[in-house]
Amino acid sequence: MKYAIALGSNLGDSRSILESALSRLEGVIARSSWYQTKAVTLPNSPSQPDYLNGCAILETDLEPLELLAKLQHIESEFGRIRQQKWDARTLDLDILLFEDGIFQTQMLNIPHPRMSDRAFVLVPLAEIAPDWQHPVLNRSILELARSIDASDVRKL
Ligand code: A4P
Ligand code: MG
Repeated sequence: MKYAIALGSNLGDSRSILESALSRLEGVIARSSWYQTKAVTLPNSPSQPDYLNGCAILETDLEPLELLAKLQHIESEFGRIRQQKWDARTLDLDILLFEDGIFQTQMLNIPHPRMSDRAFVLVPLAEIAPDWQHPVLNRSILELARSIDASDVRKL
């Protein structure tokens, strides 16, 4: 099964954390460049350091919930502590897309519900999967990436 995943970090040595996290994932068939992005935060929350973000495509036999467990295990290995929603973090690994499928449970939503309005996801993903169709919006990743403001996303 083919998955698109998002990687992000804005605490610690983000570059080496993201590189090591990628090397812990099996079946990586494509990876984007890294992008320095302005943190998207909840209204009235304190400012945060910039993120380093990127995306990868995986080919794996893992089912969606098995992959989520694997990603969460890797996050905790890199010292991710879950505090407030959207807090700064050493490592965030999200599942974005799963074949052309939709997966809705309390624990896991694919497509990732917020991916379509986030330049820090769409710009790196468009680099490696421009033609992948978003199964709910029925638009390609490239079309979605072109339709949003990407001024806070800088390729390194
Ligand atoms: N969950 C549901 N669907 C998924 C999915 N597709 N992939 C559940 C991964 N997890 C999924 O996630 C909370 C719960 O979501 C998980 O336990 C899982 O069961 P989390 O990683 O613990 O918490 P979070 O990441 O803080 O929450 P959330 O709502 O997923 O955050 P977002 O929307 O991912 O936003 N700004 C920049 N520039 N770059 C970033 O990477 N990231 C965020 C996090 C905010 N601002 C950012 C960035
Ligand atoms: Mg997350």
